[in-house]
Amino acid sequence: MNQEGKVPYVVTSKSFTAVAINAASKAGEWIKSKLGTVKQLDTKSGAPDLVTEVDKGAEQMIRKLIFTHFPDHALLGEEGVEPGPEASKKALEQALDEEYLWIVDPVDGTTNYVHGYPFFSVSIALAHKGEVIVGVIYDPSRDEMFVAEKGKGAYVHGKRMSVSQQETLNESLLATGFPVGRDTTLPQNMAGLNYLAPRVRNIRSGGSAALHLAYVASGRLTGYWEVGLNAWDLAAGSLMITESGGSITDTLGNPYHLGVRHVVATNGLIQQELVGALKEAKGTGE
Ligand code: 2AM
Ligand code: CA
Repeated sequence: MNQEGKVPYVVTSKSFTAVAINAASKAGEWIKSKLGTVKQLDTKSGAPDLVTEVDKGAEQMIRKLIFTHFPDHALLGEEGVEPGPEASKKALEQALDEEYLWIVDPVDGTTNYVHGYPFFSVSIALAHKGEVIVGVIYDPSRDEMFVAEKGKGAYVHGKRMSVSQQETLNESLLATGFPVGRDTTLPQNMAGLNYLAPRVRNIRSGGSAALHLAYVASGRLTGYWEVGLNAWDLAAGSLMITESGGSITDTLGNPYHLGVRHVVATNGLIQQELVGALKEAKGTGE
């Protein structure tokens, strides 16, 4: 209902997933067209935490597209929230009261985007009463659209995705990341990296949490962990992981929920071993 108590006019009855895909592809195309043109660079919490007019414009675009179809829904977007873990936590808590909540990261991998390193994505999730029911991650550089629907599987290029088959850390290709927080999260991620590097096949750090999750879901990575993220980095990817047969928990091994900031996502087979290794490394962020 709107402020006058009337049910607002809804343009079509398009499915949630169709709207998510449309918004991600439109925003993705637009951010790609702006690559290399960023003029104004702001920093959020500190020098490494970049935000551009492209992040803000893309979020605005996604917001408009979603509200055209679902004017009653709520939206939590990275650019609408003050920087820092406390503000994120508070924004999420308020947003969780909403029946339908879209969770949007307009450019996941902004540092890459600013530097022209082609590993960034648009991440859009829809949660119903706190549970993610749609997740879409679009990589405009490779034109790859990853789509997951609760109970219906996860797809890339229209093909069903499934996680990889490695059974031990020893034969695993992992990824991690280094979000801002030089004094807080960086030492935790470094502790995990130090411990795991000699125990796995290799480790990558692409710079987009959402794409790392999509890569675990599609079997290109065996697992991924990172300390210090936000709901919008993880929400869409979390469903992709479970719908592809993988596991996603916090770094202590507890089930994933929208408030998780320290994440472990794998093919399922190495989940326990990776959680155990991070504990051993004192790299859980807890
Ligand atoms: P971003 O580009 O949207 O900021 C890289 O390690 C990952 O961490 C990226 O997904 C990046 O998303 C995210 N990241 C960077 N700074 C962050 C912050 N202050 N809080 C949470 N996530 C962050
Ligand atoms: Ca992000």
